[in-house]
Amino acid sequence: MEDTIAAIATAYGEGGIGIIRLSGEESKKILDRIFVPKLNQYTESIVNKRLYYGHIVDPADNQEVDEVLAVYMKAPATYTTEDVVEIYCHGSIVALRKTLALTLKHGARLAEKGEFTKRAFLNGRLDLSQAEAVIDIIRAKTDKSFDVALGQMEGALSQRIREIRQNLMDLLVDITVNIDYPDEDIEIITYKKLKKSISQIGDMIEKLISTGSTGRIIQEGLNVTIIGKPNVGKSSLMNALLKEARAIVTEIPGTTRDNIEEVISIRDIPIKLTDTAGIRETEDKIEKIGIEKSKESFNRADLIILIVDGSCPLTEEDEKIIEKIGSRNVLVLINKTDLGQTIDEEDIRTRLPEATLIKAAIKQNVGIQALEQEIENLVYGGKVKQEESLLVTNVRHMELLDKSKEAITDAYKMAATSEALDFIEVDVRRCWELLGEIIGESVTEDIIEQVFARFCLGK
Ligand SMILES: Nc1nc2c(ncn2[C@@H]2O[C@H](COP(=O)(O)OP(=O)(O)OP(=O)(O)O)[C@@H](O)[C@H]2O)c(=O)[nH]1
Ligand SMILES: [Mg+2]
Repeated sequence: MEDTIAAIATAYGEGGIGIIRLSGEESKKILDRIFVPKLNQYTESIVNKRLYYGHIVDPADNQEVDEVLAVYMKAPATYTTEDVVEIYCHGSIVALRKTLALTLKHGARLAEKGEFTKRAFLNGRLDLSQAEAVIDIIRAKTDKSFDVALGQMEGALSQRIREIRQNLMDLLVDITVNIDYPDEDIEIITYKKLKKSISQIGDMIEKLISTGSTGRIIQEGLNVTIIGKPNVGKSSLMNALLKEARAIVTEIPGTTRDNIEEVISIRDIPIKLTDTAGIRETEDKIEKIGIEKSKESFNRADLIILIVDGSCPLTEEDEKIIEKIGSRNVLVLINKTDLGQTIDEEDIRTRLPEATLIKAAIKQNVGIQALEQEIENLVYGGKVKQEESLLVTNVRHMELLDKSKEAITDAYKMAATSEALDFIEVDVRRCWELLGEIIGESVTEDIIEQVFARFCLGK
């Protein structure tokens, strides 16, 4: 028999209520020992999925611990598929600890991180990718990342993976029959047909892989660094995007001496935004260190926003910075256009042919929306946002998809050169197994351990 586990399921700290959760066969028995419900003539004993008012009482000394609501949920229609009990205490850490201690004293064991969800997985209610989505739901910081995680928990990714695996299985059956009974009266698989099926599967996998870069950004955020020579308006942009006066802005070049980092959400995309010290030659010791930090942040960035002063021609300082950008992702903001545009856009275009140029007057709040739009376009690759209901956000899934793509590509190459079916079968099977690991079929114990180690207590 599995242990009955217990944990505080709500966050540490003060709150209106705090919840103790139990799962396992002993749950109801433990509740009966420590909970004294206030029953009336309609409810003489505790029944499934009904909320009861009463008190947690230590049977050792009949001391009241807390005034609570409690519910018993009978297996199998529960979170873990086992018997589950939830006790709604006052949101006091003292009440929660005491109640938890009583459950442990009366037969429960303290749950490990993610153990409730792990049981849901092991008992077959969620597959592995669905279980993994639970932690993403809890950690989601934006509406979009929440929606993607919820979709994954409800099985959007699993369903797609199962579809691809079904195609692989059909193919495997065809191949195996041809290997084992080549003389029987069966449909003979031609290399032409093989190549077609294999490449269709390859496309399906590729399509999932292509959502990964957006998925990663939605999940982890985009590192954006604002750079430029001193006094072009970097800190002004930081403040405009944050909608608060976070960084000091003055007309003195060299105002910002240290990186300033903030996490913001632009069009629902989580962004780690860094304002940096203006890059120039300087003898000032502090400013020098600041400029070094600017360069480090520049190296880390997924996206660079280069600001130039549009009211003056491009200077040598600008050119030096532009040289470093090379082929990195960059948006160029031509600022201070309210003072009249003197800068020659061609000078920038010839040096950064891939870059998007945006005219702005940050002080007047001009160009900020265009910049936000460009960032959105970059993340979604210009595609309509609504189409992206299914995004691969998980690194483990992405690695497995990459490997399965390799396997199916190998199979294709062999079909193209009419190799023996046995060889092709090996790669097709490998692809099928790798995709199975995503949803937790053909997965090893230590992978399961690793997945649930990321969880919090009580989930
Ligand atoms: N006319 C005009 N002035 C601006 C505009 N944007 C910023 N400024 C001014 O330019 C000066 C420098 O702005 P900051 O935002 O401090 O520039 P910075 O790039 O952070 O400068 P450092 O931190 O010194 O590298 C300030 O006086 C701003 O008010 C604009 O669109 N038009
Ligand atoms: Mg500044």
